[in-house]
Amino acid sequence: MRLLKGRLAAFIGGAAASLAGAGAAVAQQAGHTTIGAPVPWGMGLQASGGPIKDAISDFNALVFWIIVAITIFVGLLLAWCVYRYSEKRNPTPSQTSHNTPLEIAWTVIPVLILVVIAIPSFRLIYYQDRARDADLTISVTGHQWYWNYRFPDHGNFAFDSRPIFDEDLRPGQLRNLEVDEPLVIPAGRTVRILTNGVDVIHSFFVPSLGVQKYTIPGRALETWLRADRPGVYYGQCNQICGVNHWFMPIVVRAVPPEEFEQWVGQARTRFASSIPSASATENPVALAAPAGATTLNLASAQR
Ligand SMILES: [Cu+2]
Repeated sequence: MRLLKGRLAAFIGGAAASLAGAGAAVAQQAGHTTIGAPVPWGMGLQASGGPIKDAISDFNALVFWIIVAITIFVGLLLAWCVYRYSEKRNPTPSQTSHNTPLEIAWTVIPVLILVVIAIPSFRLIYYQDRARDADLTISVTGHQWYWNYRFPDHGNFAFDSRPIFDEDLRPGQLRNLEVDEPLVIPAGRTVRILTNGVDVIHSFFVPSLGVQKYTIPGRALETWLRADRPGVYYGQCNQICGVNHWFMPIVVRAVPPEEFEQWVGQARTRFASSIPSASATENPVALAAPAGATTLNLASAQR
């Protein structure tokens, strides 16, 4: 009973937090600030880490309150009809079958509600669509089953990102969400993301940054993200892409710009073997290909 009460309190607390649009799930973990991660009994959307998610949360709140208002209105109307027009209180029913003003009203009002939803909805779609004045570009490639991240305007190095298995987790790490090589980005900078796939369709999904984009073989898609503050943002491939679909968690580590430059300097050395030769750089097909020596097939290497 106590457990049930505790869960109920957590449920109500979670609901209240999500209603307030602030599922603030900021936790201090393993020496870094986790901003975007699932939390026990989490309700509603994850806490926002950047401007796109802010816009998504605002839009979600607008639609939520419209739904609440409609539900209350229809519920009250139904209760009133059941009460007022029961057989006892209304023994001889009216034979009315048409009422033109009422019919116009119940057509026009829903149309207006849909327009009120559609305008910010289209605005949000176009806001997410493309980076204006991106500070850097990262190419994200989905593989069965790992991610590859390439930094074309920072020396064109690339690396793979693979999951950490349960037995290798360190205390405080999140099961099924940690990776060996996180994607590092500069906080406060606009990052253009180009996605493509090499085998099947995957999807690059980081909920707290408001990003979800398919990675489709033979096609480059564009989106963008920005983390307003340093922190760790978790995501996953959210397109069922085969038997080892879970092998594709995403960790985005946003760091201060100076730290990012340092990381780039080290990464160019560490991942030097991934940098294509000059002739390959001029060939966009080679850029989209797997990152040579750092790439191995996880399906055959593990389990
Ligand atoms: Cu996938």
